[in-house]
Amino acid sequence: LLIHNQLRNALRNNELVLYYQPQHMVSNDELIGLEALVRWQDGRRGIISPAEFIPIAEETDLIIDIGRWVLLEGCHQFVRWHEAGYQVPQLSINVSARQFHHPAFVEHVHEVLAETGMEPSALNLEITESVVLGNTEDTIHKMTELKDLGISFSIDDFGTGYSSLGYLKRLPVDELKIDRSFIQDVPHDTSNMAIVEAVMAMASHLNFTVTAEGVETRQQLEFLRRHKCAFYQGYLACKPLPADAVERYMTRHG
Ligand code: G
Ligand code: G
Ligand code: MN
Ligand code: NA
Repeated sequence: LLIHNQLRNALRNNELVLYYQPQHMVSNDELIGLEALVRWQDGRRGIISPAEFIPIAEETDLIIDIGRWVLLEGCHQFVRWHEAGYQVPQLSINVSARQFHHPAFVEHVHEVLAETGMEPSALNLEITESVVLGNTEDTIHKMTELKDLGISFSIDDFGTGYSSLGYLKRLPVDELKIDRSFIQDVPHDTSNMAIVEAVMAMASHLNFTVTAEGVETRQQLEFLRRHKCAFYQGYLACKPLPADAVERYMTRHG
């Protein structure tokens, strides 16, 4: 409860910041997107990871306010970058299950698009399998509404959830993000390699693109290239960066 109240104050006092992790083409390393990742910059404790505070925010409707701030701030920043001439095609935003199923979620997205001038086709929303598991009908309904605007969807942390694969073909999903736990130890761990190959085969049949997360080595990238994985992100290319560092990065990769 203490940390929950501190987090609420942090949001109010502008102590949340967005970092951005570059996403690249596997084939030619072209920069194709940025994933926004929130951090809490606390005066005393320094930078706090979302792994520590997002689960706390998700226990209450605080995640609605944080999620709305992330979407607004990310879109504002992305539009400013585009106006300044940086031509990154896509911005990815993480959306929590509780946030997605909130009755005002679609309305919030509309408001943010209107307020920022964000091009909907440049916006990608990352949802986890837990979003689908909670309420499949609401998920399909909202995804369809947002997709009609031009927004695209990724299933984040793919493979770590407990849902059946049957839901995948019912959802208007564009992309799977293979969780980094399956990329680890490629090309040494043969079961992880088999999982990545199976996901690639399924994605190809269902017409999803695939992003591999947590790519740290040249060997992992080579493995992904052999299996026709389209996109990757990870420390091999770049760790998540604050906005000013992203500009220098985009200049180098423009
Ligand atoms: O950036 P980092 O690896 O520390 O992120 C840890 C976790 O926090 C990841 O699972 C990521 O999806 C999640 N996360 C980061 N930013 C956001 C956000 O803005 N909203 C939500 N819901 N989750 C986020
Ligand atoms: O939203 P998602 O669960 O994908 O969050 C990605 C998280 O993974 C971020 O917190 C980011 O800091 C972290 N991350 C990104 N690239 C790498 C990587 O190459 N290796 C490891 N271990 N973590 C990474
Ligand atoms: Mn993500
Ligand atoms: Na992920």
